[in-house]
Parts: sequence; C-alpha cells; structure tokens
Amino acid sequence: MKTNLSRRAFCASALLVTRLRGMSIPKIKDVSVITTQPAGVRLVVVKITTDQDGLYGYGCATFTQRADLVVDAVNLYLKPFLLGRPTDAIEDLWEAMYNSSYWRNGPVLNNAISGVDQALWDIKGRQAGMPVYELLGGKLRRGAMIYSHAAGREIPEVMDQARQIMAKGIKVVRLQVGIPGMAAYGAAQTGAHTVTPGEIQDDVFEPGPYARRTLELFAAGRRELGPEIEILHDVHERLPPRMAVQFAKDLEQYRLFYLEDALSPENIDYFKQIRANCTTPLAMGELFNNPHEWQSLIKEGLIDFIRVHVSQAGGLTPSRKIAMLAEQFQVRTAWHGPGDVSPIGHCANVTLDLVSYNFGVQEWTFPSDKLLEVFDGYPVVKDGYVYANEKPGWGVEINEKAAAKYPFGAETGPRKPLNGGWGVVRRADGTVINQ
Ligand code: GCO
Ligand code: MG
Repeated sequence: MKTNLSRRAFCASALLVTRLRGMSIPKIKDVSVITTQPAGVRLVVVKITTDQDGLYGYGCATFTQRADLVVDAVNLYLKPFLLGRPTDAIEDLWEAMYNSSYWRNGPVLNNAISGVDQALWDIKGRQAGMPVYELLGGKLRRGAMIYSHAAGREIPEVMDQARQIMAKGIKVVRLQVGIPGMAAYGAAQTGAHTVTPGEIQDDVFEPGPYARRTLELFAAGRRELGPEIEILHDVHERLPPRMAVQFAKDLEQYRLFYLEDALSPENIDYFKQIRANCTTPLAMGELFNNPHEWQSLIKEGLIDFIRVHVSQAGGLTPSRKIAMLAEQFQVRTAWHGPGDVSPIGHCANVTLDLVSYNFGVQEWTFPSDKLLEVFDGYPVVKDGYVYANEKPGWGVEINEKAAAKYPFGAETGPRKPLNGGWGVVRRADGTVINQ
C-alpha cells in the first residue's frame, strides 16, 4: 500500500516537472558495459542509453585488477535495478544503488555504482548542452595544474626524464627510481629474485635499500633540478610504519610537494607520529573505499592532500562531497589519475579540479594513440595545466568498434593467467607485503 502511494506520488511529481520544464524526463532504457584495453590496461566504462533518441551517457567503472567482477555487478545487479527509472534523479539513484546491496563500500560495488553515476551526469550535461562542470557551479580556475611521472632504473635516467617533463612547462614531477635486484614501485624492475627456487617467481622488495636509494634520488633531484620545481614521491605503502616516520623526516630537507601513501590504510594511525616528527606534506587516499577511511584523516588535519580514486569511492557524486569536506579542513585535492582510469574518469577528475576551491594538483596520464582511437575528447594539457574539452557532458565519444579491437586478455608473461590482477611482492625472507 505505502510503496504504491510513494511511486504514484513520484510519477505525479515527474509529470508535473515535465509539464513545468516543457521537456520529458528521460528514462533508463538500457545499461551496458564497454570493456577494452587499448593501452594494455583493462578499462571498464558503463553506457546508459535513455528512451530519448541519441541521448546516452558514459561513466568510468575501472577497477583494473578485478575488472570482470565489476562488469558482472553492473549487468547482474544494477541493470535490472535501474531499467525504467528517470535519469535526472542522480543523488536518489546513487543512494538507492548504494543501499541496494545492504553490504556496501567495497571496490567492486563502488566502481559499478560509479559507472552509472558518472553516466547520469554525462546525460544531464548532454541534455543541458553544457559541460558537467557548469552543472556544479562553474569553473574556479581556467585549467588544473598537473603532475607527471619521471622514473628509471638509475638516478641519472630519472633526472633526464624529469628535465624532459619540465621542458614541457610541467611544474610538478613525481620521482621514482628502481632498486638493483628488486621490484620497486613506479620504476622499471631490475630483475626479481625468486624466494623459493623452482616455485612461482614472486617480486622481491626490501624497505631499507629502497629508502636509502630514494633519499639519494631526492638529493640528486634538488641538486640537479633546482629549488623551484615541485617534486613528489609515492611510497605506495611499502614501508613499515616506523620506517615511514623516519623516511618522511629524512625527506623534509628536500621540500617535497607531498609524500604519498607513506602508510597503508591499515596503519593510518601512524600519521599522527609523522605529523609530530616533521613538516613533509602528506597525501593519501587512492586505496580508500569507505568514508571512515578519509573522514578522520581530513577532520584531524593528518593529511594535506586527499588522493581518492573517484570510481573507487563510487563516482562523481560522493567525490564532490569528499572535496567539500576536505575544503572545510584546508585539505587539498589530488585525485588519482593513473593509466587505470578511463578517459571518462579523467574528465571527471578534471571537472572536480575546476569546481573545487581546494584543488591541489592533478596526476596526469598522457594518452596513447590507441587510447585516442577508442576515446575521442581526451582533455588537453598545455604548459603544465589540463583543460576541460568544453563539450556537453564529459564531451567524450567512444568508438565501440575500435574498443572491440582491444578485448581483455592481451596480457603476456606470468601475469597472463591473472586476468589483469597483480602477483605477489615478498620480503627477501618470503614475507608477503603490501603492493
Ligand atoms: C599512482 C598509483 C598507481 C597505482 C595503480 C593501481 O599513484 O598513480 O599508486 O600507480 O599503483 O593505479 O592499479
Ligand atoms: Mg599512488
């Protein structure tokens, strides 16, 4: 009895809105998933088609290590749930999807919800004939400052890459260097040891050699690249907490723009100790899926940059709220922007960068030709700033025929059987560590 009443009231108000607006509210006619890996990384994009000809939208749902599970979450659970519903009720649908699984805040379901959420914002922008940033109150800045990655097996290689990046007018550079005989994050591997002869080869990493070599890297960075360039580094949660406190302190002299993921989500309590021991700016968040992970860090001012992966948080709708919370506590944004974010996701990042007063920096991945063959409308970078493409919605069109040319499964080598997933990283004694 009660449900029918609210559904009837809901439809009646929709009719009233249609009459008042003089245009009908589109309904969700189909929900489909585009999977492609033109740049070798598995990307997942949700497409929502409406009952109005030519009106559809795209959203990023990329969780590359478990991409197929996100596809199933959309097809098996969100599609039947969404068909026939109005596309304009974005917040309502977000809450409905979020609560529909009862258990919530996980990487697979959040990415599936994100794909739908971002597609609905795309539809609303296309309907309004405006870029999504206009729907969020318009630009606070013309473009968003980016950072780019300089990496190499040896320090001189990293310095050369950094100079090339600086020559393009880019003002912030991430520095990562390999560790001889080990598997460092963000830099070319220099030969993995096998822990147990004859068994599967797992990567080996030792925190001591990594920390010492990275300190040499930043000494060289300041010496060779000068005091002005902003430099940053990603620990990728590879240090035991006590060492992370020491490392952040030892790096203080090199005036980093920020130090990222010095701790794993499981050890965020140690941020208090890093704060108590040094002034190195701290960034965290790409691994967060649950509001409890970011709220206390932001409210207690234990980080300076929030680095959430927008689709891992559930899309544009929740990420906007994270940005607004962070603004109240002087925490700036640095949305996660690696190669395992689709071009749609990069557009969502840039949109948030332009409309959030507390914008900090945007991690940027430059597109390959194959990626541009599939995705048209990738935001453009000029003199170290990325600009919106100024087209309605996200302004991205997908060539689905080209997307089909790059199906999942192109991985080679020991990763092939892992379906885009990652292997294992171990200490020299065989202990498994965070990736
Ligand atoms: C970064 C990240 C990435 C992640 C990757 C996981 O700062 O860009 O740490 O490199 O490791 O996105 O799939
Ligand atoms: Mg990172």
